[in-house]
Amino acid sequence: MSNIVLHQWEISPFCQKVARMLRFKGLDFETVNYNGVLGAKVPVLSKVGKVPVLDINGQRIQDSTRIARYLDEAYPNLPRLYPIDPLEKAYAELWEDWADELLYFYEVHFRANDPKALAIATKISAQGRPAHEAVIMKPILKAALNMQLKMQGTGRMANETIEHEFRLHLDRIEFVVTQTGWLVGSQQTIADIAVGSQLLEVLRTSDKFGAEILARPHIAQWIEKVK
Ligand SMILES: N[C@@H](CCC(=O)N[C@@H](CS)C(=O)NCC(=O)O)C(=O)O
Repeated sequence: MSNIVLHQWEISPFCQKVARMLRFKGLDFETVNYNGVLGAKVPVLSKVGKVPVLDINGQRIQDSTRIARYLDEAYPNLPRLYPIDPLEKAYAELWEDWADELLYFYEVHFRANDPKALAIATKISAQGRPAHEAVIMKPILKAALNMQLKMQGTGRMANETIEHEFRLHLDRIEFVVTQTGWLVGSQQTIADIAVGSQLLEVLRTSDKFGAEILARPHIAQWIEKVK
């Protein structure tokens, strides 16, 4: 087994963010999936009880941002996730936090409210469960996602407002990547990986907003590079 193991939930944008970071650094790794019933084992991995969790160099690190910081510290000679320039680094960190803590909830909203996306998420959540349990998973998952959105705040907004705000964010990203092809500075950073991982998940789950993402030509070119 590789000395780098990513414990992941396959459709988690945070787990995909970590997989992209490892590929960006050129590090070989293996994955262990916790889809469906195996999700019950996730709380055992760390106190926080969420994935991604990375086993690396004899350590276990939870949280995609902590993993990103660790990778730059442990492998300073491999391509850097965070720019050296302090201002660029601050911008990259702001983009990363915005993607993880806000953009993510737009993706959750689309996943909960787009029938196709919900069907795919249900199928993955129900892996390994008996058929009769799988049937009742969809409304349970939808209710859980909507509760999460309500607690966070996005779920208290009207659907049209959420969609309008998401389009404004896409316009901002389009404007920024038009400048250098990247979100910060003139090369790929954690900002592109964090924002791209959330948008790639929207692309996978929502036909409607996937098309809107790709209709912005600079985002379309940029996301292909982040993939
Ligand atoms: N801030 C964390 C977020 C991780 C996260 O929310 N992971 C979700 C999967 S998308 C999870 O493990 N959820 C399980 C749970 O909340 O019980 C990170 O960046 O790693």
